[in-house]
Amino acid sequence: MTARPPEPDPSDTTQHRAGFVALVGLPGAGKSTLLNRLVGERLAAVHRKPQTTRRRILGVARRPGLELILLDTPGIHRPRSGLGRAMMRAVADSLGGADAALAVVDGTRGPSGRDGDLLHRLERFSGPRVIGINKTDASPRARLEELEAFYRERDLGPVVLFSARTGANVNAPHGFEDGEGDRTPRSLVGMLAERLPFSPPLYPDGQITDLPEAFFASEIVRERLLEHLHQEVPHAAAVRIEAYDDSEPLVRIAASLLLDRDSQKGIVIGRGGRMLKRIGSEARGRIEKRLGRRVFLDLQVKVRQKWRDNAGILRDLGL
Ligand SMILES: Nc1nc2c(ncn2[C@@H]2O[C@H](COP(=O)(O)OP(=O)(O)O)[C@@H](O)[C@H]2O)c(=O)[nH]1
Ligand SMILES: [Mg+2]
Repeated sequence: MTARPPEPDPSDTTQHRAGFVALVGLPGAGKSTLLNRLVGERLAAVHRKPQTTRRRILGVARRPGLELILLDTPGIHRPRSGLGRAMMRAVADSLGGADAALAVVDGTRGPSGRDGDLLHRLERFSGPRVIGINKTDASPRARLEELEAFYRERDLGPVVLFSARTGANVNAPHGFEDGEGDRTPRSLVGMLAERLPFSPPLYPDGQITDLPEAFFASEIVRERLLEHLHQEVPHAAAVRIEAYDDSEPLVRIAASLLLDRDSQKGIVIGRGGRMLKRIGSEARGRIEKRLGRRVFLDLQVKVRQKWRDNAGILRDLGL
């Protein structure tokens, strides 16, 4: 018989759980896609190119009796610049302040040496850990089983299979157990919920992040850069918001595209300015949709050599 516990009563704080969950993993595993799905809003940029996420992005996901405060983090890699080191600090800081860690693993790739860096961080994390194997929609069963066995053997925490893209096994009701015994699959949210402390909600109702709208505008521009530019250019680019004024009905945003080298400038601007115009108009459309308001977006291209090692610029970028 399937036993389904009663829905927790959200007004009863003795039953309510709340806590911080750090999403950690290698680049491209689907951490940001999962954050967006759990929160139900596009907070983090998602792209097939690695190192799309550069800083910690907080998102609050609410379910009956449960507040998951998710900390999306940059993909774990060996840094080669000040930017990379700042990204790895964001991973360490997020784990440092988390009640639980969710390791997101790309289920389409076999275990490799790179998993060692993730394992190392998980081993040093003192709180509860859950291993989430993502992309079940796109990976053959044998590959998923191989990964599952690999992580089970490490014995760091329960292993859950899910798809951030389709939502499969992400959101089943809190505490849901769908069969007999311990080895039956349980949803990712249920697994995380069980590992968080009993606590009233920590964030005011309706608040889903701690980041300002200007940050999301800069990420939308950067996502367009990732989409249209290739090779090293997107990695060598940053978007700095110089001014953000939403006091009038028309929201005015001035942003700089910071590049590493003069030679990249022509590529970003494009023939007759076409590339820059395209990035600007696509980004403006998406920011307008997000805000539900008209937007004026002024985009300037600036070369700041070695900005990735420039502490002042990294600070301006919130890194
Ligand atoms: N097929 C499939 N692709 C996914 C899934 N989750 C993420 N992706 C893709 O994997 C790539 C990296 O995703 P992203 O969320 O940016 O990964 P992150 O670097 O871990 O934040 C993107 O192209 C996503 O669309 C999934 O569940 N299934
Ligand atoms: Mg990401």
